Amino acid sequence: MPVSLVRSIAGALVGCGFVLGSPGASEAEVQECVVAISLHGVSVRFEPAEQEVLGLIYRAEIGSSPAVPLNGELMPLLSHEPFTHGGYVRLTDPTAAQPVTYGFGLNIPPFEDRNANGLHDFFETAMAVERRSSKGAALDPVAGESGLSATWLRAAGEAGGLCFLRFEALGIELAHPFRLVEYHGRIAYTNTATSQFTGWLTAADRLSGAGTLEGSVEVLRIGPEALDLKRGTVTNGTGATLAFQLEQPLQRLGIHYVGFLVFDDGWPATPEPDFADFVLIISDPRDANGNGVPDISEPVRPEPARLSVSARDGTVWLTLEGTVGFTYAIETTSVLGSAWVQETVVVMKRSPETVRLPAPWSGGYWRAVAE
Ligand SMILES: [Ca+2]
Ligand SMILES: [Ca+2]
Repeated sequence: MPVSLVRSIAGALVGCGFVLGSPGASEAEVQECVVAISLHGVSVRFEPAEQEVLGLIYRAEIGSSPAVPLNGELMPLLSHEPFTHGGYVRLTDPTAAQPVTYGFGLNIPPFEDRNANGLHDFFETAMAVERRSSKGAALDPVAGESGLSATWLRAAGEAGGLCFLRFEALGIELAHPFRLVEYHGRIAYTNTATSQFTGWLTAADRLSGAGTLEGSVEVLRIGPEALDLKRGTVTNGTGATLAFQLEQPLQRLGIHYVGFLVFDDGWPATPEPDFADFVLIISDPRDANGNGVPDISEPVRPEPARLSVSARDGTVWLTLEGTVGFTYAIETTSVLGSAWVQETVVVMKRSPETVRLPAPWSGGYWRAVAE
């Protein structure tokens, strides 16, 4: 079990309790629920570094924009790029007339997932980075492309580590302190008999000091294997509004739902959009009905079905609206008051579902009963 989740459970961040619905609204029972979340930035925050060589001081700053001062972001690159990350480096070479800024690409260490939560351990403060190496390339506007190599170190439980960045052409190595941005928190929601619910997200980055996030989130259940979040906003500790959206619905991996969340600008303190890309993990160890599907994917009970019927070319088509993930039995009778007979069973993969009833038929009544 991931360390981050154990910590969340110990802090009583996961739970669910039954309460009665308010009179008049519904007699259905509803559940007040809490699930743990974590947001792991896939940008790395670099601090400037200096190195003395033969009495001369070399200095390097890194950022995702060449604007001075550089914003410190080592940003993720698109998948077709030769390196996982990149940005600009502004190098102060004491033998040159002035600082020079050039682009570079740099891999982070190869993927490993020792705690099996779907997230590269490099981006998890709970997991150590034990002297891992990676390669890159710098595009010096004068000298052309030259090699970069990096050695990464970070202790488990720490957001901060060191990246020893070696510029092959210059023969110098600079020790950049780096930090991960990682928020931990919760989504509290009222579970109802619907495929969509509104939750309240609160999260804080206590290790690297990125602050807090809170706001309303609209969650859509897509069967038992996925969750989607509508585009929305959260507010940080300074009152700035951060708009976000998911790249794809979160996919389930055991008790975790994992996917990419992108902010329009994840660091409003700088004018340019930066620190935008995060991995979102929603973790829910609760499974009240023991079917192997976490409770967050399951409404407290299914909605009553809504049926409509059409017939053409000797075939009856039923359109069934209900709660995704639940099973409805389609029953029929020719005369109201006589026994209902089960015609078929529909597992709702989407709503509405269309059901073709087998011929022959001679008219009658149908109903859908949630199971
Ligand atoms: Ca992991
Ligand atoms: Ca910004």
